[in-house]
Order: sequence, then C-alpha cells, then structure tokens
Amino acid sequence: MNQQWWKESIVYQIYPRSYMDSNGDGIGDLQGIISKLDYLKELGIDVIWLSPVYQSPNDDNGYDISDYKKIMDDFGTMADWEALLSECHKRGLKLIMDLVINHTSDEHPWFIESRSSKDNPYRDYYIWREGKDGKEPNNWESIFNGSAWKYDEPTGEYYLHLFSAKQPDLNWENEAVRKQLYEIVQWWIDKGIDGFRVDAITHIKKEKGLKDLPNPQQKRYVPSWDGHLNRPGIQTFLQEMKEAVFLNDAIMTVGETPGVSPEGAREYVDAVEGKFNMVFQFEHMGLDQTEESKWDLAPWKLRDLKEVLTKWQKGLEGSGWNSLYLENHDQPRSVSRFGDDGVYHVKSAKMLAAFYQLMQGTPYVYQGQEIGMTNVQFTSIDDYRDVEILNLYREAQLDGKSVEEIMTSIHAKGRDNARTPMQWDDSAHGGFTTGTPWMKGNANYPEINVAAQLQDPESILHFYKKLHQLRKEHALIVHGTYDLLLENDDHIYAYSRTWNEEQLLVLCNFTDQEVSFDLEELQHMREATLLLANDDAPKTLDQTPLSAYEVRVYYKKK
Ligand code: TEU
Ligand code: CA
Repeated sequence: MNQQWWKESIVYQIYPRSYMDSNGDGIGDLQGIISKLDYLKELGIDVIWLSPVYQSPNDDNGYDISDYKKIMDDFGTMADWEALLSECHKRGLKLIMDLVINHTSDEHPWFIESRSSKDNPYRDYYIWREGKDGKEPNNWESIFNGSAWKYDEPTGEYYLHLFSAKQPDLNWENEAVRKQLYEIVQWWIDKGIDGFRVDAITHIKKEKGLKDLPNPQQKRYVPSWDGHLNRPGIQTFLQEMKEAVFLNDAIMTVGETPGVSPEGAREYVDAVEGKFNMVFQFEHMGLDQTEESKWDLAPWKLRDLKEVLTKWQKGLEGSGWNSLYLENHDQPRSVSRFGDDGVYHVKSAKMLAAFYQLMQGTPYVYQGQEIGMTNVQFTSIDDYRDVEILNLYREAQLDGKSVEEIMTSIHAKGRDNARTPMQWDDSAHGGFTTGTPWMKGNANYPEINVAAQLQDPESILHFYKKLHQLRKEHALIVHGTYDLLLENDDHIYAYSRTWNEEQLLVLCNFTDQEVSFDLEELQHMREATLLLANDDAPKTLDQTPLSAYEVRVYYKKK
C-alpha cells in the first residue's frame, strides 16, 4: 500500500444536501451521490470528502450531530451509506467522512442528559457556567454572531456554544468525553472508510477561566478568538487522539484549522510530529475582509495572495504537506470572488483552476467548482437558509446596520453562495430534483450546467479533467518544489515547480486587461513547451503579453 497516496490524490467535496436528489423530496441524498459516481470517476478525482451525513436536526445542515452512528433520515439509511462506500471502492475511489467533534447537537442524548440536572453524570460533558450579574458568564461572541452562551431554564445556568445555540461545545477537558469520541472514530474506521476531514478542530481547547476579553469599543459581545482559537495545550489533546486512532497509515486526515500560521502548522502536519496529514489553512480566505469580521468587506490584493500562498508553500516544503483549495461549503464561489463571473467566466474559471491545482499539495475541488458555478444574490432574506446568515441578519440590525449593508455582505461572503443546488442540466431546477429544492437554485443553470459542459470540449469541466490527467502523468506536479516568480508584478501570479530534471512554469493573469511582463526572470524557460492554456492561440514564451485572465503552463525537461 502506498502510504502517501493522499499526496497524489485529488479530493472532491460533496455537500450532500445540495448534490443530487434521488427521490423528489427536494433534498440531496446518498442514492443521488451513488448515481453520480461514474461522473466523478470520469472527472479524474480520487477521493470523495462527504460533508456530514449523520443524524442531525439540521440547524447547521448536519454539522450539528445528534447520533454519530446513524445516517440522517433525509439522506437515506445505513444500508445506502454502505452501498455508497462499496460503490466508491469498486471504482477505485476513496471515501473520507467529516468528523465534527468540537460540539454536538443540543438534541444529542449526552446533552439531553447534561442539561437535565447539575449532578447528572453527563453534566460535565459540556461547558456550563452561572450567569454574571444577570447576564452571560462572559462577553464572548459566537462565531455565528450574538452571544456564545445560552441560558438554560431547567438548571438556571448557561452553556457555551461557539457556533449556533444548537451546537453546544463538548468539554474536551473531560477524559470521558475524549474516550467516547475516539470510540466513535474507531467505529467508522472499522467500517472501512479511508479517512477524515476534522471539523473546527482548532477550537477544542478553551482558555482556562473563560474570562471576559478586552472590549475597548464597548460592544455587546466581542470576537472571542483569543479564548478558544488554537490555544496552548491543544497539541496534548491532538497527540492523544493521534495515538488513540489516527496512527493508521491506511487513512488520511485533514484538519480544518483556522488560526494556524505556517510556522504553527509544523506541529499539525510535520511528517513526524504532526497530528494530521494535512490542514486547511485560512489565510487566503481572509484577504477580502478586515481584521474585525468576515462581513466587513475589503478589496483583496494580488500581492497579498502571493505573499500568503508563497509563505505556505515554502513554509511546509520538505516537512509537511499543503491542502490546496479555493472553495468549500463555507466560502463564496471562487470565480465570483477571484475571477470574473461575467464576460470572462469560462476563461477566468480555467485560470483559477490551473493556478491553485498546480501548486504543491493535494487539490480539493468543491462540487460545482468544476463547472464554474457562481455566487447568488437573493434579494429577500427569506431565500437564505444558512444559520450563520440568519443570525447575522438579526444581530447586525441590533447593532444598527442597515439592511442594505447587511445584504451586500451576505451577497459577497454568505455561505449559501456555495450551497445552491448542483447544476446538472438545463431542465427544471438544473436537474437537481424533480420536486421543490430545499433551497432556491442559481438562475443561471440553463447556461452553466454539467450536461452542456460535457458536450463542449472547451468547457471548464474539460479543463479540470485535463488538469487531473496531467497530475497523473507528471510526478513533477505532485512533488516539485514551488518558487514564486515576478514577485513585484501586480497583475500576474507566476511560479515555477522544479523536480529533478523537470520544470513547470505557471503564468496567470488575474486582470481583465492585456498585460505584458518582464521576460528577464523567465529566461531559463525560453525553450519550454506549452502544456496547458486557456486561450486558443498557442504561444511561445516570447509572445507576450498575456490576454485577460489568460493562463499558460510551460513544461521543460533539461
Ligand atoms: O467551520 C468552522 C469554522 O471554524 C469557521 O471558521 C467557518 O469559517 C465558519 O463557516 C465561519 O463562516 C466548520 C464547518 O466547515 C462549518 O460548515 C460549520 O458550520 C462549523 O464548522 C460548525 O460545525
Ligand atoms: Ca432526497
């Protein structure tokens, strides 16, 4: 068994609720996914990461789990899940599951026990505190807006919830909690899965004392990162979990780790000391916002993108491994965010695809990214479903923001941008369902859909396929070292990959203008051949400039 298969792999993320509905109830499901496995195999992916499919009251679409060992009724049965796993394996696809262990649902039996009385044996499974002067125990803000505490009538105390009020945080200081969680992890490994994406794992350690955080602006609640994000002591928990369940070469693990820097990432992903095979870093996802909040919009700059990604590429070189992504179920669509979802839709989506997939690391494709699905702009809040968006809408108004301002933020950064139903064809609801979809779709499905792009050899979809093939053909793309070129260029992101005698040069124009560049730095690639491009006319390196959103990939063997 190739112990580092995950380095060579391409991962495809499925958000089951929005992928494919097999029975017309408007909700994507496991049989729907099974019906698309041939499509995925054809696309050239190796691993499927399934967002949560466990039993859940769906306050946060499955990220609030009420039974870790049952399948959500909306999605099917355990037999359906077992069929999915075996159908994946039959096709040589691997399946990794989402592991949500910072919190459970408030409908999980542990929490039902815990809230029932102060001396219940499960009381200490969660984080309970008395109120302070008739208010919450501290001034922490929830990541989903509003207070991070909720008052609970039966015992007259508050419980901590970093996410929604229906996602109470587990108390990781309690050994019994940790043991229970490891037992669940092992149970899924024993069912034959190929690994885990580990949700919100940097939040499990809370600062002792749970004290108020500084509040110079006298806000109602303050962002609480300093109380729980990647706090000292977290590695002890992670080490214990690794030894208990993750020291297993056959599975891959990727931690979701906001708040971790490339220097700090060593502890997480170092080949020896690391606790995971990879982490999802967040720095490039924060470039279009202020320090204050993700809803506080700011224009992103190419120079910053270069700085952040280069820091991660160089920072993990030879010691850890990057996960490469521009999208997931929590982020806006990349073509709307970093490209152009109008005139240059196809061209910029292809540029972005080559841009991120050809760096060093394991590429992740989020459902719909392979056809360039775009953001949505619903005018009514009633069309949104995400608990984070709905909380923001309520709380931001309490803070005096105008509806117009709030909607502008939601259109740019809201998570529902990524959660509209998958666009399969040009039939009603994009072929996602024969019923009424659980959330409104993007109106552009007649133009942007899988069926149309399968027909068109020049489509975004075919470009992704080609990229995936290239990865299989060139070890250079997997293993080559990364170096930034044209560092001071404000329009072009250029980098090289080097592996033994081979070199790759990737040139990306991030603007809608034609731009020329300084050839001096690229002299050594003069003789290289064009491997991939998104513009018809094949060009030698001398034939500058780059057209709007053009990408060119050159290859050379000494
Ligand atoms: O997200 C965790 C997370 O830490 C947040 O940083 C994320 O940025 C959030 O979506 C803010 O907009 C994970 C899941 O990916 C997310 O879907 C869940 O809602 C969350 O955990 C709670 O389980
Ligand atoms: Ca269904």
